[in-house]
Amino acid sequence: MKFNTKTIHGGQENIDPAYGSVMPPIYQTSTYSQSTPGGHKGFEYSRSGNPTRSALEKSLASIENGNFGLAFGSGLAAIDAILKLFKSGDEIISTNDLYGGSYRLFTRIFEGLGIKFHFIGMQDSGGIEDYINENTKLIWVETPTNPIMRIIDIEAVSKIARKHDLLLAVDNTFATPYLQQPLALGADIVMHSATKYLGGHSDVVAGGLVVNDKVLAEKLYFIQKASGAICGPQDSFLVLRGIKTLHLRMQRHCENGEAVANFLRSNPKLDKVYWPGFEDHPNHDIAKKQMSGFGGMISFTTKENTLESATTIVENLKVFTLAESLGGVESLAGHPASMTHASIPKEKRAKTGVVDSLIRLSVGVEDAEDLIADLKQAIG
Ligand code: P1T
Repeated sequence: MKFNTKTIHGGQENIDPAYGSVMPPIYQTSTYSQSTPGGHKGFEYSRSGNPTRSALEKSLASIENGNFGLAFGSGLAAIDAILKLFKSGDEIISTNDLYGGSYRLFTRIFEGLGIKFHFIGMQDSGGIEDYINENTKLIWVETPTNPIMRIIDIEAVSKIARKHDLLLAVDNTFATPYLQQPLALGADIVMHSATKYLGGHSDVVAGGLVVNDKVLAEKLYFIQKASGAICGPQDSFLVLRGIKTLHLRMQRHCENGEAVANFLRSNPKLDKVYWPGFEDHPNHDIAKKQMSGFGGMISFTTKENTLESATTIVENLKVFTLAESLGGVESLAGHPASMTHASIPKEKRAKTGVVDSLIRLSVGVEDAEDLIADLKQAIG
């Protein structure tokens, strides 16, 4: 089955044996009757399993080309489950440019529990080995990175992970499996904030994991069940519905992203424009190698390079909405330094490029001409 067919049918065979409904019913139930203790029809209690969630989990596994999918109540709940694989004394190497909430979870929760994190630039994967020692257990990669759109070579990092017997997890939220399939490139775990492109309509908060290895899947399933941060049936339904149009939306996100990126680059009031599709993007070759398109996420700074200049632009926007999040059909603009990345200390933020004049765009699927006209009037 090819990707565009998988988004609609992947893992959805015989989804409703009772009535043949084309979409899975929303099993809004906490529990399931048993004829005798243990005599159930595959589900006992909705924390450990729910048919609607199970339909989503099979879809996630299918679109990421993996064997096992798990759906969580948020992207961070999915990351939290991965981190619970480890114990005090273990070390994790992470990209230094990453979603502020992931950084906050790593440093404010798991560092306190004794896990040590190294945040490093991974565009040159050769530097990673300097941080590996006998306690290292996981390499955490976000690519493209949030919000500077750096691209990390997943295949190269996976070779290092394999050589040292480490797990490699890739946050595939920005690219989605439409553009990039980390398991095929050697990753062990793919993670999603399904809140974003997978859901696609800014109406649900959810997360997902996909793995190939059965033992790893069983460990993660145990954590999901034991900790309980599951995706509810209604939310599972919404993400599943979103996935069915993922390929159509991503195609338009990529087209609009390219048009908007080129416009921004031609605007004399702007300085840097970060988008991996530019031929002179420092990691463009890797992007071309491991992605089938460059997506609709773009960040830029103003020539004036002040907080005020960025604030004026985001306040002037009319079609773009100033809001956290990304990946929905509607275009959003964000100010990472004060919004999504405020939990990263200012000096650390600035070092990776998240300066006060940085604006991040999630380019939606509207008419590109309207988006460009909106940016033009807002930038002035
Ligand atoms: O918001 P949640 O579903 O818990 O997902 C967290 C998350 C994880 N990984 C990446 C790359 C993300 O971008 C996010 C959430 N990000 C935003 C809310 C944002 O505006 O960047």
